[in-house]
Amino acid sequence: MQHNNINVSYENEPSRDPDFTVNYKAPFNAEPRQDVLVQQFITPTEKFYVRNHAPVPDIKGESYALKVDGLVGNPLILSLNDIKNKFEKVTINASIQCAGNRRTMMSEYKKVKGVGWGIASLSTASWSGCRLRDVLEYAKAFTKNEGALHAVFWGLDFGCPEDNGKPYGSSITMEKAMDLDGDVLLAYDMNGEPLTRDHGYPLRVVAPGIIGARSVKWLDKVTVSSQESESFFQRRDYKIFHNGVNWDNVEKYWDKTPSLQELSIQSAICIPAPNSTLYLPFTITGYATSGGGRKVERVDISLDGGETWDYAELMGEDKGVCNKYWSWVLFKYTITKLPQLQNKDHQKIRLVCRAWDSASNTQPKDVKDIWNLRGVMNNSWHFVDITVLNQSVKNKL
Ligand SMILES: Nc1nc2c(c(=O)[nH]1)N[C@H]1C(S)=C(S)[C@@H](COP(=O)(O)O)O[C@H]1N2
Ligand SMILES: [Mo]
Repeated sequence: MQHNNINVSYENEPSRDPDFTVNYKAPFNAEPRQDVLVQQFITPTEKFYVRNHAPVPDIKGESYALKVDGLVGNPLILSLNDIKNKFEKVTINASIQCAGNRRTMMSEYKKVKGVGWGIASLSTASWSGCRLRDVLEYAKAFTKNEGALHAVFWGLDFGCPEDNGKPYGSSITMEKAMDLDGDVLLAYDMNGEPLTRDHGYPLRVVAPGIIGARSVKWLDKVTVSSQESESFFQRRDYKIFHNGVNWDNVEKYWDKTPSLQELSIQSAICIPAPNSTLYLPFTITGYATSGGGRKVERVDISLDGGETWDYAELMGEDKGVCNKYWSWVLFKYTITKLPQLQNKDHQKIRLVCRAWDSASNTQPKDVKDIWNLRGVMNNSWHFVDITVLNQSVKNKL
């Protein structure tokens, strides 16, 4: 990561769950323990992963104002009360997943730059706020034919080292922003309480079905534009470069490589942990999620490294009141017998999972086939190596 001696202070950060796995201290990047993550469908707010690029701004709700400008007939400045009172309140359940989820595993194949993440840089919350669409209609946003193609967001967190100290920014398409079924919110509540500072108090974008990077926190301004956000995080980062792109030639590929929007199909085994030693019976627990509101139709489990498969049991809510499938599903698979274990005192096995969505997308087998310089969108088969001990052998000892 490029550091340009940006002078920022991390003295006024919020307090955080001591149980977090901290991947980077300042800016703060942390994920919950993977076994804790799958204990419930809705992640408790204090366990929700945190991905910051700069110090957390300390914003007072009373003096906060959201600006809406650009290709609109009626530019707006809205207070938090305006946002709460002028527009219908909508509540949806949605997962947010960082495009860097599972980056560490990509780095194990071949080193990538970026904050290392395990398998828990995603979480699920109940979000309440108004529809971005309602605000843009109120602002009389221009149509596609009039050149309004992107909704550009700026945060109030100044000091991102990658972007010369500018605030964090990102954009989504107006097609997604204005889609009646798109469920893009300007959220002020998370799990029934005002947003916490780490998650964007007082207002953030929740753009479900697309990479977390577009759900801009501490939202300062929405600009309707003919162009994507000019932010580093839209133009240079959060892109899947082909595997010949390296730090010497990357500049040639910045413009040619599309910026990420919809997430791909993903799943991971959270329990048991890698290198566990277990007795039969035991249960595998994990999550699966897809992008674009596509439904996770099935999760396959293999006990032999991906030679043969069976279906896991899917649990958790369906789409609820949302227009599409924005939330993960949790899955379980219980193993009571292992034929290989007969006449042995133990057996090493590789558990593997892979999910399928409603467009029949599934996960690629090998991380090497999707390796990319920034280590984004690693959705290769997830595997966990464990040792199973034979109970009857133990009993005879
Ligand atoms: N203003 C601002 N918004 C932001 C970020 C940020 O650093 N600043 N990080 C983005 C990224 S990369 C992700 S993955 C999500 C993380 O949201 P969370 O911290 O609430 O989990 O916020 C996004 N929105
Ligand atoms: Mo992210």
